[in-house]
Amino acid sequence: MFGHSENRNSPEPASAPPEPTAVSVKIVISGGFGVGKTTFIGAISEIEPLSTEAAMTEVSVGVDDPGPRTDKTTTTVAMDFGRITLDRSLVLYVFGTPGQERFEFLWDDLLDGALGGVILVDTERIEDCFPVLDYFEKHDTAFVVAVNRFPESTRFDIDEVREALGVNESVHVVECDARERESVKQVLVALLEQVLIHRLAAAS
Ligand SMILES: Nc1nc2c(ncn2[C@@H]2O[C@H](COP(=O)(O)OP(=O)(O)O)[C@@H](O)[C@H]2O)c(=O)[nH]1
Ligand SMILES: [Mg+2]
Repeated sequence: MFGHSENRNSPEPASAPPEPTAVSVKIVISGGFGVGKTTFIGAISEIEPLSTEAAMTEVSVGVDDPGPRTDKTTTTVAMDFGRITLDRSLVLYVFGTPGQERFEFLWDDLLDGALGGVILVDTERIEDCFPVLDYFEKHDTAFVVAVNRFPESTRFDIDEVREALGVNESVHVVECDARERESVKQVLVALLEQVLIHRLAAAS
């Protein structure tokens, strides 16, 4: 996965290796089918993201509805994986996981030890994120909601999105363009802030 390694004990990537003492944390990107999870991780990962996109077959017709994004011909059958070195001492490992309820069996493992998660939302199909939103709330996982702006989707104010999702004021709801590295970075910063808020609240 990491290609050439000079040190057998710590697999090293081809570029910008983290320090051996680097702290690594895990975060999860989830949300409905076709909402931009693979794009989001691809925009920010410093390693070629490992993706388990598989060609959509007739089997998935009517199960994975690509909705208005009809050019979508692949679906993530398991997950995406990427890495971001924030500074050389802090490394984020990013896992993308499908938000459909039938993948719930993956979420326990992916969220085990995770700092928190990003729930990506397309305002045209907001209900697609409900299963994973319920899951995060039930497991008291810190999360932010990122509205991925598709030009053809109806625009809603952030407050309307918040209300539709039923998430309270303490949860960051932000907009993003999953294709833009800077925008994705802002979402991750919002998540790190959210994790801090969550932990402080839990400690008090
Ligand atoms: N306009 C627009 N298109 C996007 C954006 N993010 C993803 N897409 C497109 O939407 C489709 C689905 O994205 P993908 O990352 O595969 O979704 P996933 O199923 O959640 O992994 C792809 O064709 C992307 O190119 C975005 O922010 N804006
Ligand atoms: Mg995908």
